[in-house]
Amino acid sequence: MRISGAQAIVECLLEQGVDTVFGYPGGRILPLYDALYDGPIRHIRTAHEQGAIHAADGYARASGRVGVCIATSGPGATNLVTGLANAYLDSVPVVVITGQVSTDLIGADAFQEVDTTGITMPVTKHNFLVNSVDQLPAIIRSAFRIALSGRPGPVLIDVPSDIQTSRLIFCHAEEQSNFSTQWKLTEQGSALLAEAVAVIGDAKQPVVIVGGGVISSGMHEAVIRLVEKIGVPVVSTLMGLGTFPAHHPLFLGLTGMHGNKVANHTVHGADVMIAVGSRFSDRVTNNKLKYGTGKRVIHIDVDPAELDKNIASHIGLAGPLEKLLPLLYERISVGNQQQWWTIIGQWQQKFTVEPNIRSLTATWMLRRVAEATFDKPFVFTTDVGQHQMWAAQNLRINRPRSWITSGGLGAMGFGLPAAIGAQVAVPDKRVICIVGDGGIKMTGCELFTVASEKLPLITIIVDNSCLGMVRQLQQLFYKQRYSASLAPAPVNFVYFAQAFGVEAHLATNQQEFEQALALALASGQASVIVVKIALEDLVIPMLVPNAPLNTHMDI
Ligand SMILES: Cc1ncc(C[n+]2csc(CCOP(=O)(O)OP(=O)(O)O)c2C)c(N)n1
Repeated sequence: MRISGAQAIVECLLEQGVDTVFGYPGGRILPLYDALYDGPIRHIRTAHEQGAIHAADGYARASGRVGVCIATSGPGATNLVTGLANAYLDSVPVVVITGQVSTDLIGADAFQEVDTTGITMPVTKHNFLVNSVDQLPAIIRSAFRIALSGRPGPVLIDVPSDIQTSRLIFCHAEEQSNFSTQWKLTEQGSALLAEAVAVIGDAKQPVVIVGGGVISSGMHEAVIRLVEKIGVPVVSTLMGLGTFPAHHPLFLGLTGMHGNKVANHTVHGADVMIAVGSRFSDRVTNNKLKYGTGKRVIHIDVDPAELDKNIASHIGLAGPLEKLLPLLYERISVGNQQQWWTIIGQWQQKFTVEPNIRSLTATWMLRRVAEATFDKPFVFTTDVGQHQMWAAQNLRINRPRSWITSGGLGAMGFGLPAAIGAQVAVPDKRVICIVGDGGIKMTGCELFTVASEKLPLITIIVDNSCLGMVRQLQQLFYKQRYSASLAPAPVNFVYFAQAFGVEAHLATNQQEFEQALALALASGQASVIVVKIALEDLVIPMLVPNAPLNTHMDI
């Protein structure tokens, strides 16, 4: 059939099974908006392009499908950069379509012209500038394949406006195979696998560390099966939360900068570490040079570029987890670990303190949320800061794709728009967003989208009247000189939410929070709960900067 480039984009999106896109219109993308007008694809207009791309990211993380985002040229495209970097660092499959000035104006400093592919090259897995309408379908199909295959990531397609209006003969595509089905274990890989099996078999104090790659590959069940077969303790990175149910007897919890002491001591004391789908970020390793000391590291990852990048591995296995884990499962065994579990048990006794909290703190509040939502279909998103770490420590995430956070970029402003995307992706679940009073000022305008799309998500604003995580670092390392971290003027977030037509409750004590949570859960509509907490509360435990993993700050 003979159709326009814009219509071909819509056809290709439908071909890929896309039912929802997030975006914001403008001059150079209007042909595509016009093509979307009649079509079956749901378009969600956010308040800001950053909101659109974070929403596409949240959609992808909650569903496992590709998130799609559309924006105009110039400022529309530049507003996407943070969201692209965020998806890139957390390996999230997102396809972004931007409008561009017409091909005859490219390079002329035309109105709303920026070099979008140049700007976004370092923060995309791949990007394309389309210069012929005939290439458009093939490029869109490649973009989806690249976004999803191997290590997932964001792909951007920049489409000049005249390409959107030009016509082409369009044919639907046949199915294409992906990286995973093509992958085969090489001879060298086979030898490495045998070596890994031998090293694990000899281990006296093994530990498994799971990262975000396990969630994005959907291989959580294979990892659980493997770990249960050998009965080895497991810890998780921030991105890996949800791989193991929080209450699983082999699961010791979060490791890293604000991980729990038992998990961190176990990593430190291990003689063999099996890392699955983790890139060993500096928040996980603290001091890179001391992290691997005294242990054999077996690193399993889909991306060969990750092996030996941050931590030198003794055995690096690169390939899709769905292929590698079953091969390992068939052969793996482990020696007697009774003594190791006795040591871990001693750490558990020493470090696990159940606090009796009588005031409204973030820790208490998040534990209440965890209790109220336990075993129910909830998805949590967070923004970035102290509340994010408290949430990671206390929400007790039980399922994959139910914990959505900005891990690699640590982008404030992510939480609310990501929650919007997640709520759209999984309407049969309820999304709860945990955000600080700083982050909500960045993208709180997306309550507009929450209201306009009638999304039932619950936003909990943890209001400590300061940029808490910055204040914490200034308290600990900058002699309590609170430069630019304290809020000079209070904001009434209840009024703020109400201005968008969203129901809001204020909680200044435990009882008020209980009531607010009960109302929000019962209402089935969007609501905001503003939780006032003390400004002085710190996120603990915390590793001593640059120290080994058994060295926590005395705070
Ligand atoms: C876009 C962006 N700007 C700055 C930072 C640095 N930063 C990290 S945490 C933080 C404070 C966050 O404050 P708030 O949203 O109130 O959350 P809290 O730490 O108080 O829970 C800041 C400024 C960041 N991560 N992202």
